[in-house]
Amino acid sequence: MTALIIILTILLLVVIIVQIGRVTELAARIRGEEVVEQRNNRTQGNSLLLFGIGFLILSVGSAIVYKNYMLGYGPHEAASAHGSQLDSLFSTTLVFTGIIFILTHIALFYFSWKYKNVPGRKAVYWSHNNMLEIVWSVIPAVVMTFLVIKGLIAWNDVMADVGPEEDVIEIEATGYQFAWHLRYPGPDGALGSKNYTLINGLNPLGQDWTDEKNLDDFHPDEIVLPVGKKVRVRINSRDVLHNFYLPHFRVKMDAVPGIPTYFIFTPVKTTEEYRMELSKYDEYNVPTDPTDPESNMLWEDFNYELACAELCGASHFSMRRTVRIVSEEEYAAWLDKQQSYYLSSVRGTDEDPFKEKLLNVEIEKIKQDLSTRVESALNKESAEEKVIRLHNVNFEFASANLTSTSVHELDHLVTIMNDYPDMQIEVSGHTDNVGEPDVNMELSQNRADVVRNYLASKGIDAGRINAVGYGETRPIETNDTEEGRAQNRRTEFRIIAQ
Ligand SMILES: [Cu+2]
Repeated sequence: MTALIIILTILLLVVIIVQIGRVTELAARIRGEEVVEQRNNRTQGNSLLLFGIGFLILSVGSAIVYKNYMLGYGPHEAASAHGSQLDSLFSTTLVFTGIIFILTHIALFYFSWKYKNVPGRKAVYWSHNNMLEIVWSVIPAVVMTFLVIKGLIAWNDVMADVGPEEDVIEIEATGYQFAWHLRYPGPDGALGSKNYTLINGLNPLGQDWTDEKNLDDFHPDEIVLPVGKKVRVRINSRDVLHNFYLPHFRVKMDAVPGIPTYFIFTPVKTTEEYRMELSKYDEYNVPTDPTDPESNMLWEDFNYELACAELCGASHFSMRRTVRIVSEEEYAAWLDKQQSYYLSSVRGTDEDPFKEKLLNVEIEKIKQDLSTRVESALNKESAEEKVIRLHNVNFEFASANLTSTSVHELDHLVTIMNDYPDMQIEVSGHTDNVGEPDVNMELSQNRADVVRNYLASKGIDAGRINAVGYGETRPIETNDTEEGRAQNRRTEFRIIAQ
């Protein structure tokens, strides 16, 4: 519909121009060509002068009026350490090109007015003027050299990579149609290796799970960074050209499929500080939504953003992500809440190369957990409260053979019993109600014995350990559901002396 209206408007304009041409022609024939042409020249000369004046006033005026909306001016000073260097480069260039812009436009419109065709005036013929040619070659050459050198210095500063020993947070952004996939290194501070052949539904970045550095990497929805810390962003693309653009930090780098790029910057202003800066300007003290009386002011709703600055397809606009710059403490708190992608999405699936094994972090957790529960039981009075379940001690089906992952919790129990030399325990085995009761009784007794023998084999005096099988007589859950039965099949111990 809009397209049709535009086409019709253009057609009508063409018709009007043709008609005006015809009328002028007819008028000229009636009044004589000369007179009409002179009048036309006068009108055009005057109109050009007027247009020139209006154009220059509007150009300079709009730059002044809208200054506070432009990056580099008013509240929009760069929020990164290197940003002001780039801003000063832009400003210097703007001063030189601004002077040339104004002078050449004054000359352009003034000359077209001054030298409009007047009857009897003849053009002057100059073959050349050495002085003029020297002036208009040398001045731009000097200015250009100055700008290029200043630019090169800034480029080398801004694009320098980090040194091997430098303290830097390295994160990764992978562009795809149409979003950014972000990756942080996790507690080890190192991003794991990747291979595009490993990309699948469960592994959007192609992380190699056999590389331990990958196991703690996490994939957040937003970029959160601490203020004042150097950040190196690895930039990748999974399909077409994208561009990693953080306008407020003057960061902009292409994301090229197959060619990893990077950008290094140091945020120097938190989101909150930037908002406070904005709040000082009238332009940002207007409601975000003018129809809502409760609406926040523009400055309150401000967020740094990551955009894609490459027209990469139909939903290009949806590649926006928010960026939050926070204090060191807030950053630490945020990091704490993040979940490793591997542990939350890949662990235990067919993709997991460590499916059958326990990871070091998991073993650490088992130990920590057992210590905590023992500490707490030691402070309790009643017999029930001194019972501690061995969540990670399991047996093969219908047998008294310990599974290979059971040793970690038992080894830690050995450590604890060495720490508390007066501690005596009763190890108990329990089953569900499937099968014959006396078979279950015997099985649970055998399992309890196995645990005691294991602890004894690690140097704990066997006299400190009772081993009892309770069979199916002490369920803690219903035996009617699979979950309940799984709870009832258990090994636990009770502290009987400490
Ligand atoms: Cu894009």
